[in-house]
Amino acid sequence: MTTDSWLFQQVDLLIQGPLRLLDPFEQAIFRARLEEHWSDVIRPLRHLYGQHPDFETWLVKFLHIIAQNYAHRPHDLRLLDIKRAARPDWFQESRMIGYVCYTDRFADTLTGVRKKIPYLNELGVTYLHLMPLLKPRPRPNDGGYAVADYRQVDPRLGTMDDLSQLAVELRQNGISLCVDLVCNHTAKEHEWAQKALAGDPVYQNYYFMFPDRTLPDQYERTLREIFPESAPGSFTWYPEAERWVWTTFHEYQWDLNYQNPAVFAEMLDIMLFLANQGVEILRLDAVAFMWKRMGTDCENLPEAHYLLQAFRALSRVAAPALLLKAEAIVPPPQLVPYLGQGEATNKECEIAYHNVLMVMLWSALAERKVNLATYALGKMPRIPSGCAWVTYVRCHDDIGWAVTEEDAAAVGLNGFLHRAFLSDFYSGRFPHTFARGATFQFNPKTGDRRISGTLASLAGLEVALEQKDWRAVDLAVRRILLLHSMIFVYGGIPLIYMGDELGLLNDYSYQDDPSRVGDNRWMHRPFMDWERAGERLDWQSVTGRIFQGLVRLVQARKRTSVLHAETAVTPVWTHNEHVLGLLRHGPRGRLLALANFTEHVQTVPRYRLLELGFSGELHNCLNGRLLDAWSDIQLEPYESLWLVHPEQLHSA
Ligand code: OTU
Repeated sequence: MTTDSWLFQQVDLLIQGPLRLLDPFEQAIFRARLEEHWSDVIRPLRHLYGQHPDFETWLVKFLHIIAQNYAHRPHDLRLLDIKRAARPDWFQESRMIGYVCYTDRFADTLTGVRKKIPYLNELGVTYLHLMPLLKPRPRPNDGGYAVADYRQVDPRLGTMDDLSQLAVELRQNGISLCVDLVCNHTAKEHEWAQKALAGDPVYQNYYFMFPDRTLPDQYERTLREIFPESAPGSFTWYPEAERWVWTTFHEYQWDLNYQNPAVFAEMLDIMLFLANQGVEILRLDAVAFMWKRMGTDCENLPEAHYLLQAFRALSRVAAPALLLKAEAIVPPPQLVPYLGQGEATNKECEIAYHNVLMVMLWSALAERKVNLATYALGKMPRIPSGCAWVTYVRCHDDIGWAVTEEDAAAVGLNGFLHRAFLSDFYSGRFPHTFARGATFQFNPKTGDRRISGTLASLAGLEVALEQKDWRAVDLAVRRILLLHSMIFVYGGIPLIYMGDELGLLNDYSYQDDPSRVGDNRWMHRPFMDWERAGERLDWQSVTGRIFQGLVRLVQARKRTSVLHAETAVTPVWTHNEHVLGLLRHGPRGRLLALANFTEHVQTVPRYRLLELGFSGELHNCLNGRLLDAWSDIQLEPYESLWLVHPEQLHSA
């Protein structure tokens, strides 16, 4: 079974079936792509479903789904498939700049977003992630991460047609659209869940349902609680169905059972349906949880990776322009495999969130020391050449301190105490902290505390403005720009989180909304302040300083082609524990970023630069200035430098 001749026979059947209306040349393209990707399709699927009695029938079903979606792919997107294949590293280039926002909080509706394209252009955005926008259950719905219908847009935001039109218009403006696909769970209001609740065994098998606590109790022995305060435990009892249902997150979010190939088939079809609407990047939510096995924490299991590899290989046939982005907020050793390793190199997700970098930046800022960041980032394995990180400072979620015991110990810290320090610091409890944030989900069993708060408030702007302390305001602005400088230079697609470009502070109004009050992540999901945005060109204003500073960073990154994601990044010791050094090196050239994580002037000795291969006069890409060839390097409070040899500029 599944020999070459089997495959040829299947393609012939597809040509008589879903592909029959296509031009023979288009049919031939499908055949060629399928043959090209077949080994990548079959390898993960064998691991996942090879033991299934109807494996072959399911394979035929999966092929049918990709053929059907290929047949329905609109012409402009077929053209995009060709363009992307001609320039496969398009998303790795230094011109990539992402922006993330809630449709309603940014511009009310999808049509509203179209009107804001000039604003995005002004910032230099080339990638737009609109937060969950498929039809959710009524609130509370975890900010849209509880989807009731994957084929409809949230009616408050618009229609599927509005989404496709927006995608076209964004693309005409050089912006790729990214949308969430909440693939680990559905809302309990989803049709499948409703049928399961009503007792339909076919749909009960779409989820994990148990008649009593025997298995749930066994599983829970090794499971981690994600929302220990607001949604403790991982199972919920539904008297209607007399079943315990697996609910990793909230009670209303039901985990899908991917051990059932029917679930894989449904999600594949949805994925390609969205790709055919013009979505270029799918943010796959909570992928770490997609496979469960008794006796494990049911996170990051090998099968979760096979699922992603199978999705990728199959989507490469039907919609090759589509990129998959892994959202796995896990510690360093578990994170890198989402970009594909071993035989899956360049065959899993193309992009993944670099939560470790995010955590290390906040850690260095609180501690005013870069030892942990240098060590932990330096230890991370290199990612495959065809992949890129998605780098970010803040997002819609809390900050969880992904610091391992080993990494902490290696730089003389105690992991538990350091994480506790960070939580104290950013919740505002630590004496003389500049930050103002809040604790999210204290877990008394582990002592774990995560953090909520906007970038500006966590970086000190809220306290400084309140105290009318203008020096502190200046430092906060510098911190905001420093963190952005780091995510811009590190490598990958940097994301600007809506409002951070204006320094928006914590929004406490969620406390007046009964459907939000239990979730303080709403504190850092403010409404866009368009009045404030009106001040962005005024250099005297705090807003103007942040916005203009950010735009300058964006422009510097775009000019600096060595920052392509393929250029390796290595943290280097600078002989000053307050200054982070990041060396980018590869065929495109070499760049040394230095960043002062303190409010004092810092010096990096010149001999250290010589050791790193940076001799003579150096050009700072951030301001175009030349540094002389002999003095030690001075960095102003929170200043960063992106240094290259001037010759590199002329050769580029
Ligand atoms: C994601 O986050 C989303 O980003 C959250 O907004 C959702 O609430 C959640 O999924 C459920 O849909 O636990 O605290 O390792 O950490 O997927 C956030 C991954 C989360 C998880 C991450 C999850």
